[in-house]
Amino acid sequence: MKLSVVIPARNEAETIEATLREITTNLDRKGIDYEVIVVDDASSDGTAAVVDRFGAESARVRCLRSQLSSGFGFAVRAGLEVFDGDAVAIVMADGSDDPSDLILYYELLEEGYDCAFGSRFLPGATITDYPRLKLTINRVVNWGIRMLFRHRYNDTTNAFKAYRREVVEGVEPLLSNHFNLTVELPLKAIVRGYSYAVLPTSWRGRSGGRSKLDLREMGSRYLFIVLYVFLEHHLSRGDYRRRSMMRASASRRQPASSAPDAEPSGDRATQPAHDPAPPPTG
Ligand SMILES: Nc1nc2c(ncn2[C@@H]2O[C@H](COP(=O)(O)OP(=O)(O)OP(=O)(O)O)[C@@H](O)[C@H]2O)c(=O)[nH]1
Ligand SMILES: [Mg+2]
Repeated sequence: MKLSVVIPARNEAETIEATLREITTNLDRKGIDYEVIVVDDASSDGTAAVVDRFGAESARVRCLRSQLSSGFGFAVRAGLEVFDGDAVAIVMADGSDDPSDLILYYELLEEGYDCAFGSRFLPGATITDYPRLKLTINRVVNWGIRMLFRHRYNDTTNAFKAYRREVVEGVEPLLSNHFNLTVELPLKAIVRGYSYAVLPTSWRGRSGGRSKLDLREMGSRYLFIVLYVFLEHHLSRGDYRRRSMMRASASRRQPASSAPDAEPSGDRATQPAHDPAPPPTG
C-alpha cells in the first residue's frame, strides 16, 4: 500500500525541514512506499524553497504550489486532487504531529480500516503546550459534535488523520475552504458509512513560526459544515452512503466491511469504529 502524505504549509520555513526529516526517516525505516506533497499557496518566508531543497535530496518529497485560493481547506484539497497513493494522511507542517503515529495509522489502514483517526484525549495520548483557551474551545466543540452525531470519537477537529483513497473519493464534493475541512472529512466519512479506528496520539505545540488559525473567523464556518453534514445524514435518505459506491466498485475493494469490529494489533489500544445512528431509508 502506497501512502501519500499531504502537508499544508503556509509560512512554515522555520519548521518544515525538521517535519519532513522526521516523517521521511520514520517511513524509510519501516520500508513503507510513500510520497510527501507539501502544499504551499501563499508563503512569503521561503517555505517552498526549503521544501525544494529537501526534494532535491529526496525524490519522494515535492512542493505543490496550489493554484487554488489560499486557505487551509483549499491547500489540503489541492493535495487530495493530485496524490497518487492508495491512502493519504494529512499532517501539519509545524511538527505538532508525531510521525510514529503516522506509522500506526498506516498499519490500521493496512488492517482494513477505511480511516485511521487519532485522539489526543484518550488514555495513552500525550499533549504538550496546548494553549488553554484553544483547549477549552476544542473540548466544547468536540463534545457538541459527539452529541449531534452520537458517536464516541472525541477529537474530530484534529486534522491529522489518514484515509484510504476510496474514502477521499466517497466524501466528494468537499465544500470547506478553510480549517473547517478538518471536520468535513471525518464527519462525512463517518456518516457515509466508512469504517474507522481511533488510537491515542501525541501532539505538541509548534516550536517555531506562528499559528494560522483565527478562531473568531472560523466559528461560523465550523458550524456551517457541521450542520451541513448533520442535515445530509438525516435528510438525504442515504443518497450519499457508501453502499451505492460499493456496488460500483465491489470488485476493486479490499474486504474492509467487517474491519470495524476486528481487534487491531499494535501496542496501543484502538477504539473501534462506531457508526452514528443509521440515516432514514426510503
Ligand atoms: N498552504 C496553506 N497551509 C496552511 C494555511 N493555513 C494553515 N496552513 C497550514 O496548516 C497547518 C495547521 O495550521 P496551524 O497554524 O499550525 O494551526 P493550529 O495547529 O491550529 O495552530 P498552532 O496551535 O499554532 O499550531 C500548518 O501546517 C499550516 O502551515 C493556508 O492558508 N495555506
Ligand atoms: Mg499547528
